[in-house]
Amino acid sequence: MTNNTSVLEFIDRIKKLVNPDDIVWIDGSETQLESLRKQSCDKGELIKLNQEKLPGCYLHRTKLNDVARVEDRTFICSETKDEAGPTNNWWNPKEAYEKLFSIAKNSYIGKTMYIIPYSMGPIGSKFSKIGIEITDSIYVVLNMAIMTRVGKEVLEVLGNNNDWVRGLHCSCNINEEQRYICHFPQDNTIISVNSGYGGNVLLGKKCFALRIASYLGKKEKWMAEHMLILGIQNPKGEIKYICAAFPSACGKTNLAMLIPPEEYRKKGYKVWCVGDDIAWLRKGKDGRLWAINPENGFFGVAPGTNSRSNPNALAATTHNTIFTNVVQNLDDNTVWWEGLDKNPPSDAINWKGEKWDGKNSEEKGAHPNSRFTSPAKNCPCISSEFENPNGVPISAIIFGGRRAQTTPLVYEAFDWNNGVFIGSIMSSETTAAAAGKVGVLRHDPMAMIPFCGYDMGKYFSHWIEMGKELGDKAPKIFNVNWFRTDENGNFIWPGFGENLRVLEWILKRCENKIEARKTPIGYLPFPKDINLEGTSLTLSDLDLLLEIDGDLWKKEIEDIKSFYKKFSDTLPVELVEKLNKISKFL
Ligand code: GTP
Ligand code: SPV
Ligand code: MN
Repeated sequence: MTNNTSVLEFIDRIKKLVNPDDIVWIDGSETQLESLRKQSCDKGELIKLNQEKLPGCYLHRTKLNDVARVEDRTFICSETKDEAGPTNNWWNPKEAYEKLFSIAKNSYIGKTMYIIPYSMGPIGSKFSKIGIEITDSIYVVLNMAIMTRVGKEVLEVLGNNNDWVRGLHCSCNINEEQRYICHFPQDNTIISVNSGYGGNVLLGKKCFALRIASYLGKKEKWMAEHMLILGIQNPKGEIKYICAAFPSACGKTNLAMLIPPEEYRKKGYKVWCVGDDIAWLRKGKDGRLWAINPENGFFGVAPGTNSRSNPNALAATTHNTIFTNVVQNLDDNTVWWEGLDKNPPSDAINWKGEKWDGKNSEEKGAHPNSRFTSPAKNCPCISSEFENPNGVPISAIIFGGRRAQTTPLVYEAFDWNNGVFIGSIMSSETTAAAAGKVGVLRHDPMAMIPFCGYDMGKYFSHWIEMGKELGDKAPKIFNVNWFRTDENGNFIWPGFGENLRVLEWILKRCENKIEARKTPIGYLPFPKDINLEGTSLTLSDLDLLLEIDGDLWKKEIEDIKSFYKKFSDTLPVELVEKLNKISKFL
């Protein structure tokens, strides 16, 4: 399919290493993908679902030990440990290659080697980057064909260029003790062994579009962020775009596809989804910050997705979708997950592949990190700018996490550097998106702690540099928290579509239309300025949601101080200054 010498050399080298029976280039054609779906069903790797109710849809179950990203087995293999920084696992590249090659050696015997040329971003856009993933898994091929732009055209755009990201995935025997997800930023290379799960093996996603891309972004003066991108259309028909960084399973897909509350719909508000997980941002010719979504599909959390919380996502999953680790309803060969509706099937198979009676079982049927892989074009609210090679101009950047206490519903940074500070002090409760304990509060600056491909202190400096580049055209920065709870542990804020009420305040602030209250942590809304019309919330609920508890914040500051200590000399002075200032006022 190509004469590119660097590509051919790489493939030849890997072929000798893994020793496949066969080689198949993925050309992106529907005929080829359909034949792969058939083969995958024959092998029992995919289950074809009810094609009348769910046309083009399939179910896959991973191994029980392979259901989420594995952060403790994810490595940045830069030349020195310092380059990986204090928040990443580092592995000496020489040793890492040796170990990985010994695991990969001969691991394709009896198997086919699939070569997937893919583009992150619209093919040929100046924002976009090319990768080639080699895999032995048809499931990976089919998911990559949804999540990225795959096929011949990508190689045509690449020509004889050497600037592309090498990816090798070996399923091996999914042995968790030999599982490694390794990144070699200096070599543009990713190697993943012994997993078959999403973020560990769809190498275009977290591995390339965040870990490798964040490293490239620093070098080339752009940014790769764990952010959704959405457009808000007001009744006059004007559309403003916003980016938001929330940690895994903290509401990006939901916010990206939100349906405005009825009163807003009646007035003519609309929301358009550009992306739900990753944004690549660059300064445009006009000096503003522009964003593209490098992905071509959604790898969304299934549990909790329903016709009330996220009808757009649900609509996206009704055709040409691959479900992973959800319940199979044997009644009509469809799918189910917790929070889909109140009617779990009795005659069903759970994510583990066991018989499961949803009406009488204590155990969950779908894995909490079960997912759907759907093409972006399936989403009813996909933005008309989704394929725009120049992306969309960003008016506001939002950070947010899952915080039962301390962080108010929304506040605004005093300026860009204060916004970078707010991003750097983000903490959030852990979720099922990564292996390990759920609900533990941890620091997750910019929602990038698992995804920054280099020293996070230098990453903060890069943010500050970008702010200088953008000057007074920089977007305003905000922080939100949809997850504050009352004394009974219930969420106070209704969330989901209602979040538009907060976005409206944010946009008004961007347009200098309303005043705000200055506090030590930033500008907070006057409660009257958050529109509650049509909700059952009262102004005193808002008081609670916007409360800044001095004692909790003092504790927070102490905690940030010890987090900052990790960074020794790479932490920018600008952030230390902001921390000192806030400590004085609290
Ligand atoms: P990744 O794909 O892992 O990056 O996750 P994500 O950030 O896209 O999270 P997603 O939108 O899939 O939401 C994850 C969970 O948070 C789901 O269980 C949602 O129901 C829940 N959630 C999302 N938005 C809200 C909200 O506004 N309020 C509340 N209470 N829960 C929410
Ligand atoms: C996340 O965990 O942030 C995801 C899912 O979006 S994964 O692709 O597994 O990283
Ligand atoms: Mn994510």
